[in-house]
Amino acid sequence: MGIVSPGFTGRRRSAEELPPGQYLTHDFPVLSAGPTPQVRTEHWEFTVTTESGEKHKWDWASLLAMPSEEITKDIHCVTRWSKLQTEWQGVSLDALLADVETSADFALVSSYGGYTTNLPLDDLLDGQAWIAYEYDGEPIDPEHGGPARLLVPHLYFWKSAKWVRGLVLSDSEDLGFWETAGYHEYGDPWKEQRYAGD
Ligand SMILES: Nc1nc2c(c(=O)[nH]1)N[C@H]1C(S)=C(S)[C@@H](COP(=O)(O)O)O[C@H]1N2
Ligand SMILES: [Mo]
Repeated sequence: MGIVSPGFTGRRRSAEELPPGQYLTHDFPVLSAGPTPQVRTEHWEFTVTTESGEKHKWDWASLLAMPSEEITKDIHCVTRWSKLQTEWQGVSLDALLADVETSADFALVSSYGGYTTNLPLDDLLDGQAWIAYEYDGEPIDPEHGGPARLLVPHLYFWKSAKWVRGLVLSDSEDLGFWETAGYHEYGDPWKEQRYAGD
């Protein structure tokens, strides 16, 4: 039996609310499979390629001109740290994909620097994913994916590609960097889908 603190009404919640096998961290670890690419906003471009090969492009100014949202979400890294109530600002994939005609089932996300990750297109829609460009009220640090990163907080954080540069939509699922290396193709932290076959 634990001791109950009657006055504890803050937003910080207990470790029991974490997905299985996760621990709480208050700092913000950096996890990068390679060096941090220096991406200048003047050169930044985000490209969506549909299954028919049609391309839709946004530059930095057109991203910033889109309606943005403040997002407060818990994030869960497969290396077992979770961080609660992280605060971001960005543009939803619903907004970005609104005029993109597609019936694709899958997306392969790619980053400046060569990182890739795959997920079902449905997991990018319905208020589940954003291209984020601010963290905690400031431009995202380069090491955390600035100038812009994908944010898909309901899946393990490796799906949230830093330095995001585009999506390729497809009818079949191509695996990304960690998924090819044996990590789970979907990665639901609540089902503890860490590795292929979990
Ligand atoms: N481009 C790119 N995106 C990436 C990664 C990476 O190595 N390269 N690592 C992933 C992993 S494993 C995690 S946990 C998060 C870490 O984000 P952070 O460094 O901001 O904590 O980014 C994900 N996105
Ligand atoms: Mo991770």
